[in-house]
Amino acid sequence: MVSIEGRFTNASNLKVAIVVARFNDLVTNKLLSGCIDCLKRHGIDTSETSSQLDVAWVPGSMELPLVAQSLARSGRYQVLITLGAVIRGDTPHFDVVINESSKGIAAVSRETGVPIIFGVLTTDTMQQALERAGVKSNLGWGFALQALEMGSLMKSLN
Ligand code: INI
Repeated sequence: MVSIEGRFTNASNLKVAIVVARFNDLVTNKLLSGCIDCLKRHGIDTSETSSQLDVAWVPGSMELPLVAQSLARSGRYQVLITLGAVIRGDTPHFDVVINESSKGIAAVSRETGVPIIFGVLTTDTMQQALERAGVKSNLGWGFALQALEMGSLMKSLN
């Protein structure tokens, strides 16, 4: 039996891109900080001059798939992370935004073969979103861990 799984060590040979939505940036900036902290602690160079990490900003979660597609097609990255926050209480078209964003990101990942971590929070209130972005725990940290695992796993399969 062959057991195939991603590793969290040896991240030094991965190149990662994060795409972040500015909408609800009180939340998405905190997710980004959590992501970067985790990547740094796993050996990724996160400095200003890093060639291992790029961060792209988009207006909102609806724009995440298009920019993720462009980055994934470039062939420069082993894994992408998309970060956003869609809050039901403040968003009458919550379902439209979240459906387009989630389906678009999944489609880009399958089409390009590049793993894309879906780090878009969907909550009823801003309070819940903030709790998941650091006030209680920071899900950004977990999204980065999932990225390391998937980047390593896909590398071992290719
Ligand atoms: N984008 C979000 O990321 N979160 C939201 O809660 C949100 N709301 O509330 O509408 C949102 N809208 C903007 C959307 O993602 C696009 O940027 C906009 O429609 C322009 O295409």
